[in-house]
Amino acid sequence: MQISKRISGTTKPGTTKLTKLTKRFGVRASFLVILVGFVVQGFPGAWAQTIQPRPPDPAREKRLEWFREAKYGLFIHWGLYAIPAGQWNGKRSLGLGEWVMFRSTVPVKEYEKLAARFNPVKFNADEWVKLAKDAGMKYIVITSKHHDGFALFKSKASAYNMVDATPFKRDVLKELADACARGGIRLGFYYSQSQDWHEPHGAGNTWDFGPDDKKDYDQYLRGKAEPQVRELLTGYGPVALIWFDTPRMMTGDRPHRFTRIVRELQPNTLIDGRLGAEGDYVSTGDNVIPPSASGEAWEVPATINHTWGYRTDDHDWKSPGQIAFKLLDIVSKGGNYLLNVGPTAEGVIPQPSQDILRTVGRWLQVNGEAVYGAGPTPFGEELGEPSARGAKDLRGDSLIYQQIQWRVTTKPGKLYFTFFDEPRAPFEIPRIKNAIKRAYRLADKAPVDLKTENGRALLNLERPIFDPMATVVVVEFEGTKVER
Ligand code: FHN
Repeated sequence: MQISKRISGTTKPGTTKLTKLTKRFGVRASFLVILVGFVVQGFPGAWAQTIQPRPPDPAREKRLEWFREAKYGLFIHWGLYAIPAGQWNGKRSLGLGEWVMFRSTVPVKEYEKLAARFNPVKFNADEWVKLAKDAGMKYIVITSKHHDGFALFKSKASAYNMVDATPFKRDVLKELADACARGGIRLGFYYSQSQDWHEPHGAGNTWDFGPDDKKDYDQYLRGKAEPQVRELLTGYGPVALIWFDTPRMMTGDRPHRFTRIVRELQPNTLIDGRLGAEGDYVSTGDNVIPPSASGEAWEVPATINHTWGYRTDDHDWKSPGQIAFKLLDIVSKGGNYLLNVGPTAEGVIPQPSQDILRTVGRWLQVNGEAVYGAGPTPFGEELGEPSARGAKDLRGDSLIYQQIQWRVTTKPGKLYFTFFDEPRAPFEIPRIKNAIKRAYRLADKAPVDLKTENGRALLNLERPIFDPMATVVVVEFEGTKVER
């Protein structure tokens, strides 16, 4: 069957690696599935698809040091919406699990009742942290308050929170913060600053409260959102980042008021790219991997199936091979991968998510040197090429015919070639002026046959390929930076 080559926002018909990965890791992938993905998920927001360079800022670079090293993080979407899990009153509610209140236009008075049923007795913060670590992830970002307005933490600004409104009565963010501190992993908070469907003056709930342009939006911001961001930055130890989202009505001074709160309370905390004012790094659209590399810091928020918040009916998991490819694709373009899980109402991260993440984590234990702290490709031809006819996708971006055979990341004096398929024999290393010293497999340090013919450096890899998920070959060269 012919399938789309749309793995990261590019399309080309033809049998692809996706099919092979699918065969290897047993996850169904077809054009139909990809199509359903778009229907379920909708097209991503209007965030930058190509990362524009920004003027240098040494203070920002300092804040970003850990982020550039980390590369891979765990996103957690968890809240009341895990109870209906994609259904309302016995009817399937289409779209993202966490959007059930909006999609089924549930009145606040009805939706609020979920809080009395939220009793996630299987929640164990240490287990979540252990999963992130086993997965090779270096930071966690959790929804402290999503668009439904319910806070997962004890809040003086709104009683609609985990401690005051549920039978569970535990501050799960506090428990997670403590577990992260014990486990040595950074923690950041997602906070929906604009949309709050619970509040008469928050954005988004027009079925209870009428049109947004008639609302006293600053009343909501000053009465709930700003105090809650202060609470997050004072009660939970060092906060790695605040992940703002969907910046509606963020005009004038409004986004800057949030920036000032963050800088005043925790100057090292990063701000993502969806505040409505410039953040510390660029956030791409959901699941959107830009076509080319950038020296700017950026991050892709991404789903492991098609929803963020738990849905009982979404079993279309990406395979470990697909996740590994996306991770290397992103890192080779200079970005970070923030990959999501949606725990159940009992507080359990779905087993398929756990298994997939741990499989990639085992690969990273052996091959992580090619990922953590690694710089982007010095080449670019391996990524693909734009449509010769200037074709555009539905967002208006140029269509890229993506190549998926290999990616390369860098460290001083080293190139890490990650092969997702058996390369042509011999594989020609793109031309560089630096002398090449040696080549070896990262996993077991076994030398790889390297020869030079007419100024071309050639690698001979054994067949079948050493690791069917991905095989990394390190090429060491003279000097620290590639000269072309
Ligand atoms: O509307 C949200 C969505 O529920 C989810 O939180 C994603 C994650 O990036 N952000 C928004 C849509 O882009």
